[in-house]
Amino acid sequence: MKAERLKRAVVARAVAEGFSVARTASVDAIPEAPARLAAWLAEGHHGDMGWMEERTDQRADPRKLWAQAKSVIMLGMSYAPDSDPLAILAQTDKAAISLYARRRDYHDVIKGKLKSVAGLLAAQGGVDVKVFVDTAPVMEKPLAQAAGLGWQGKHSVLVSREHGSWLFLGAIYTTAELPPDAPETDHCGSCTRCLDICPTDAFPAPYQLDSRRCIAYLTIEHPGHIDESLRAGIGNRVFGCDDCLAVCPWNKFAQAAQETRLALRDGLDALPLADLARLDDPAFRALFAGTPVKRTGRDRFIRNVLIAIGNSARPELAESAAALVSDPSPLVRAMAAWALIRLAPARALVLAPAALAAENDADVRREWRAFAAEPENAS
Ligand code: B12
Repeated sequence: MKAERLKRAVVARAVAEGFSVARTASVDAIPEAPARLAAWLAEGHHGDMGWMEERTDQRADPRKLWAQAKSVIMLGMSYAPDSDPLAILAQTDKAAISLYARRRDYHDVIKGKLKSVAGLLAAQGGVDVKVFVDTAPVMEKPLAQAAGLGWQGKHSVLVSREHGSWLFLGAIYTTAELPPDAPETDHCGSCTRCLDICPTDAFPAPYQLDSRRCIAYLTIEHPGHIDESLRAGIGNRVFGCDDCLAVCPWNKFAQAAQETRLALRDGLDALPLADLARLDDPAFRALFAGTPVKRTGRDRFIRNVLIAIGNSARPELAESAAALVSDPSPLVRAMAAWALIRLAPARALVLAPAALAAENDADVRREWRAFAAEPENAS
C-alpha cells in the first residue's frame, strides 16, 4: 500500500479509537533533544527520578531505541475539563487531585488504543511496530512538537492550538517510511501565566522545569519527606498539580473531552481531607483502584493529605493529624506532627513529649523538636 494511503488509514483508525490528533515525524526529527536532556539532568532537575538517567541515548533518539525504525506516529488524546480545575483550591478542607488522575489510568486506556492503531498499520503495511506511552525511554513532547501536534510551552508541556494544554500523548514507532507532517512552532509569545502561577517557583527559566520544586513531582514521584520550605505552596494539592496547565490561554479553544473510557470518576473531585486521613492501605487501594493515584501507595498519599491539612487553616482538622502521630510510617508521622503543630499548637505541646519519647526516626524527631525546642542531643 502506498505510504500516503497507509498513513490516511492509520489516522482514520486513530480517530475511530478516540484520539484527538495523530501525526507523523521522521525518526531523526529531534536533533536538539540529546543536548537538552543532558543539560536537564546535569542541573539535577530530575530529582530522585533516577530512571531518567538511564538509557539517555535511547530516550533522546528514536533510532538508538530501535535501529530499524523509520517513522514515529505521535498521538494525542484530549482530557480537557468542562469546568475550572482550579476552583477546588479555595476549599481548603477538601483534596485537590489533579485532573489527569481522577479517572482511569491513561496508560492503560491509551496503550490498548495504540495497539489497535499499530495493529492496523502492521497488517496493512506489512511493517513492524512498537507502541509506547511512558513505558520506554521516549521523549514524547519534542517528538509531538516535531510531528506538529503542538509546541512545548514555557511550562514544558505540549500545547495544542485546538486542545490547549490538555493532551495525553502516546507514540508508535514503525519501520514504515510515512510522509512526515510539518512541525509546530512556538505560540507562547510574551505570555508568562504558567510561570507566574506556579506556587513553588518550579521554573528557573521559561521552558525549563526543576522537578524538585514541582508539586506534581513532590506529591507523586518524590519518595521521601517534602522540604519544609515547599509545603505551604502545596496548599490542598494531594496528587499532582494543574495550575500551569489550567492558566494556559490556548485552553479556551479546547472542547471538553469526549472519550468515555477516560471519563472523570464520580466522587474524586472534592474528597474531604478528614476522610482521606483515615484511609488504611486496603481502603486507599479500594478508593483509587484503576487510577494513577493508587501507584503512589498509601503512605506517600497520606503524607500529602497531612500537608494539605496543615495548610488548611481549619483547627477542626487537628484531630485528623493527632490520630496519625503514631502511624507506622515515618513519612506519615512527620507530617502529622507538622500539621498538628500548625493547626493546634497547644494540643501539639501536650502530645510532643510522649511522641518524642517513642520516636526513633531522626526526621520525625526533627519535626517535633523544631517546635518543642528540645535540644538536639536530648534523646
Ligand atoms: C518525567 C516526567 C514528568 C516529571 C518531569 C516533567 C518534565 N517537564 O519533564 C514530573 C513528575 C515533574 C512530571 C509532571 C507532570 N507531567 Co509528566 N512526564 C514525564 C515523562 C515520563 C518524561 C518527560 C521528559 O522527558 N522530561 C525530560 C526533560 C528533559 O524534558 P522537558 O522538561 O520537556 O525539557 C525540555 C525543555 O527543557 C526543552 N527546552 C530546553 N530549553 C529550551 C528552550 C526553548 C526555546 C524550548 C522551546 C525548549 C527548551 O528541551 C527539553 C527537551 O525537550 C513524560 C512521558 C514521556 N515519556 O515523555 C510525562 C509527561 C510529560 N507528563 C505529562 C503530564 C500530564 C504531567 C503533569 C501535567 C501531571 C500533573 N497534572 O500533575 C505534570 C506537568 C508538570 C510540568 N509542568 O511539566 C504528559 C504531558 C502531556 C503534554 N501535553 O505534554 C506526558 C507527556 C505523559 C503523557 N504520555 O501524556 N512529569
